[in-house]
Amino acid sequence: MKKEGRGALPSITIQPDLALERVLTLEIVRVTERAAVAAARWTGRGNEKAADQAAVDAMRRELNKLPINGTIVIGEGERDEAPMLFIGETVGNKRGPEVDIAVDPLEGTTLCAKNMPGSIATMAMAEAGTLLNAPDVYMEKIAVGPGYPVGVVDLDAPAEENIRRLAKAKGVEPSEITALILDRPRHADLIAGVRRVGAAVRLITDGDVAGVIHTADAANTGVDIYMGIGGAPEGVLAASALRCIGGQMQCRLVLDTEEKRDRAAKMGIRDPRKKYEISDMVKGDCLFAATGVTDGALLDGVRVRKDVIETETVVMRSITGTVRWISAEHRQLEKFHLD
Ligand code: VTB
Repeated sequence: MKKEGRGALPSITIQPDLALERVLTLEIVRVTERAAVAAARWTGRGNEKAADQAAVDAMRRELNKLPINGTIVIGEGERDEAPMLFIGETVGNKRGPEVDIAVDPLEGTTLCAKNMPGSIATMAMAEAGTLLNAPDVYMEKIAVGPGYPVGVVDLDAPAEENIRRLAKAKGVEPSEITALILDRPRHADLIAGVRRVGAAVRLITDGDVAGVIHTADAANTGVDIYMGIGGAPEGVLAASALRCIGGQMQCRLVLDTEEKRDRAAKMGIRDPRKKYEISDMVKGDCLFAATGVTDGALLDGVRVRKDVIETETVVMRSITGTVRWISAEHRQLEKFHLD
């Protein structure tokens, strides 16, 4: 944080220019924890809307306690739809740094409603003006983990070529590569292309923020590359995570109608065909956090025991690349507002 003139943080003696990197790291954990616990109450109830709303309410309540001047840039919708955490909504207690915030209070609403693995509560925070203001449209995405030469894969190259190039860079045969792809009819050609060169496809029904993050730990997740079309908000969140832990990602908004191009233009997007690198989507330092709602490959879900609620959160900070896995036991349950 290099800007001047920000208010001092209340009761915490730390230079304001260090606030984003240090103090807020733990603060955002609370935010995703509360959202996850609120959503988890709706696990398996078949009610996506209620689960999402619970997560949104909890996230908003917690965000408003943070010592920040925050603006939602990736949120629950646009202002005229009047949702909470709309794009442009300001959050925080206004006594701290100006920050951009991307939220997905319940990423994988269907997974939560059906009690399937992989739903998470997630958010990212970055210096004001540095997160891509993306409309809620589809986004083409390709992502690989750290350790590969820059440009090893390319969004515009055929799937076969990307797999071959990745395999070569990894020093393995294409048959030893696994691509993670959302299971959608729109990906039929992509999936066929990946399989044509002998690579394996792992299909997920939802949740491509975690999907992209899996590429950063291929040795454990078995996922070498993420490919396909998912949501743009999820793309910016995933880019924030990779900005912290390394890896490469290229994306392009799918602005296939005049109406979508207009909406994007109003959000400052001049070139509707722009190919975004991570540094275009997250221009400065950022923080990323995610808490499991249902059990998943990335995170354990919320466990509600007799007097204790347990959560698991991963929080990352780009400045140092530190990744913290936080298993929490919450005993003061009133804080979750679970009446
Ligand atoms: C995408 C993906 C998300 O929903 O937005 C997807 O990025 C929606 O795609 O992770 P469809 O319209 O094809 O369902 C998720 O999977 C979950 O929100």
